[in-house]
Formats: sequence, structure tokens, C-alpha cells
Amino acid sequence: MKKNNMTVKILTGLILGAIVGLLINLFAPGSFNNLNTYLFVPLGQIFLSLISMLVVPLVLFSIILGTAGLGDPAKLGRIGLKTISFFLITTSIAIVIGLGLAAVIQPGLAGDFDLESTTFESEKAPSVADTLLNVIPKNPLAALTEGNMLQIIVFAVFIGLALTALGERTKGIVNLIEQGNEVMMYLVGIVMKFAPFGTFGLIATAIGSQGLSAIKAMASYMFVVLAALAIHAAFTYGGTVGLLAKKNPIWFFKKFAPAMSVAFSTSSSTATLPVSMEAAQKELGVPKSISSFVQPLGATINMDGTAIMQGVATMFIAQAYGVDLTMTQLLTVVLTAVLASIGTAGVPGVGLIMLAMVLSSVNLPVAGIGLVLGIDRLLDMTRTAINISGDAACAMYVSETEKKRGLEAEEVTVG
Ligand code: DAS
Repeated sequence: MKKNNMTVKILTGLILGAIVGLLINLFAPGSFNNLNTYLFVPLGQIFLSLISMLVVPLVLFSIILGTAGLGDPAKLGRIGLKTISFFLITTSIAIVIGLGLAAVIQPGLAGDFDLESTTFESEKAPSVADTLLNVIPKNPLAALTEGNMLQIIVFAVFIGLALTALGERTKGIVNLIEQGNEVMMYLVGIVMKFAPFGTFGLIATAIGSQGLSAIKAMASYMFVVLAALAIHAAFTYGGTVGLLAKKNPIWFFKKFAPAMSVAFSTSSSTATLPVSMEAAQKELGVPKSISSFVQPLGATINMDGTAIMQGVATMFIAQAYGVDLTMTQLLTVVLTAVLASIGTAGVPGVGLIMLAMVLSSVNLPVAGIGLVLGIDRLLDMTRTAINISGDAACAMYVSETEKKRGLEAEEVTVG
């Protein structure tokens, strides 16, 4: 009962925030700035900072325990291979859905765009090669202080493997880390009590600043992105949960709703990790060792929602500029968007920066990003909720297949 209360409270915060933001935008735009500065932004930032505060220690402890908990490196290798394969396959499916829908509906032909007026200097997107090469932390403490998630994950896996190899000799350290993890999960519960207020503030800022005008202008583009996200969630994740994890997809989305609503309001997969991992372990019954490995990795390199936006935005911009993409170019978009989603950190707005990389790969003007910039904040919320759902679906698939191999069903931490 307590859990459902939390879902209701967070959704109430979301809905109230959207209504207040829209009313102010429509009827009292002049008062938006003050309300935003002294109420909405503080509420949102306090919540965002509170959950972000927990991410680095939680990911460090949980991946160390997850890796050590998996036991022998062979199991880690097997689970790692299953996880990465799942991520790559579902991200490719996501992009094909986005490209296909955009090719059929052709949102880029819906409006007459004054293309000269849009300019967008994209920040230098970190190339995927740099991202993959930099995955080994030369200085683990720097990785921790900078919150470099991929380096933290690699460092934690090495420690987990060492603890497994050293066995009884380092039992004390394992106990200490287990207690540290318990402390972190307890703090997640405390912070989540503030979630309804935080989501209220974040949504009021987003809706209040966007208003209906931006939504109207980009309606066709928004519709295609949202439709593709819904199709991917229903068929790819629903199919995974129903066919591969043998669970009811409706049950899955209902139980995962609180985490999805935090992802929606924060637009950050990484910041939502404490909540999405707790939901997977306590509501979806995913063993801690698998949740602790799959979800932090997924929040860092698995972004199906982002890949969908990048596929649709590329088609939208090509259509708006009157460019017909060849099949080869479309395949290039699929590959580049998969790589871009690996390089995308789980923080707000970064998917749009990586879009520059996808557009450049098919010689489309990067300035075209200006066409989708205005509405991206609202779409980022939705695609982030899809991003973390993919990680949870993967965790359920991996734990089901490991159960078949006899993974001792760790007692699920009682909610
Ligand atoms: N906001 C990113 C995330 O946290 C996704 C994106 O920017 O596309 O998943």
C-alpha cells in the first residue's frame, strides 16, 4: 500500500505542476519568472540535488556488490554479454521504429520552416571512440569526484572481481560495503518523501516556460517521437517482459511507474538510478546482484528513447531541408545513433548534443537542431522515462535467464 501511495503522490505532484505551469503561462506569464525563481526552481533543484547526491556512492557500492555477488568471473562475463547484446538489439529496434514512423508520417513537411533563422552551435559532442577508450579510470578518485559513470562502473567491477577472488580474506570489506549500500538505499527512501514536491517544481518550470505555443509549432514532430516511444515501450519492452521474463507487461509498467515518473521529472537516467534500482529490486523482484550490474550500466550506455528522438529528428530535419536520405544513409543513422546513445551520459539534454553527431554522419546541417531545440526539454522527460524502462526490462530478462541456470534466487529485499 505504501508503494502505491508514493506513486499517487508523485503523479499528483506531476499533474499539479503541469496545471499550475500551464495556467501561469496562459493567464499570468508576467508572474512566471518570480514564481519560477523563488518556488519552482528551488523545489526542483533541491530534489535533483538530493537524489544526485546518492548516485555515485550507490552505483559504486551496488556494482561492487553486484559483481562480487555474481560469484565467478564466468558468470559476470555471461551476464555482461547478455546485457550488452540486449542493449544493442533494443536500441537498433528503437531507431528503426523512429525512422520508419518519421518516413511514413513525414513531420518535416508539416510546417514551412524559415530555415535561415535557426542557428545552433552544438557543443563538441564527446566522440564514442574517446568514450570507449577512456573507460579505464586512470585516477579512480577523480572518476568518483567527477561522477564519470563509466569509469566508476569499471573500477567497481574490478574491485568486485578482486573481492570474489580473495573470498573469506576480505569478508569484512564486503560486509562494510553491504552496510554502506543499505545506508544508501535507506537514504533513497527518505529522499523519495520529497519527490512529489520536487516533481511539482520541475514540471511547473518546464511547462510554464514552454507553454502551448512551442507545443503547437512542433506538434507533428512531437507526435511522431511520442508515438515511437509508446510503440517501443509497448512492443519491445512489453514483449521482453511478457515473452522473455514471463511476467505481465501491465504489472511491469504499474510497478515501475514511480521510477518512470522520477525519470520524467528529472530528465536524468543517472539521477533516477537510486529510485529505479529500488523499484526493480523491491517491486519487480530482480535480484540485487543483477539489478546492481545491469541498471547502472544501462543508465550510462543504453538510451533507446534518445535513439528514437535522434532517428525521428534526423528524418524531420532532412525533410525540412528537402533532403531525401538514401538507404545507406539511413543505415548510417542507425549505427551512429546506437553509438551516440552509448556515448550519451544519463543527464538532461545530452541526447540533443549527440544528435549533432548523427546529423553530421549523413551531412545534414547541424543547424537543423535549432528546429527541435525548443520542444526538446519536454521530449527529454518522456524519452528518459523510456530509457530507464529499457534498463529494467533488460534486468528482468537477464534475471529470468539466470534463474533458468540456477542463480540462487536471492531473497528479494522486502519492501
Ligand atoms: N536525459 C537523458 C537521460 O538521462 C536522455 C537524453 O538526453 O536524451 O536518459
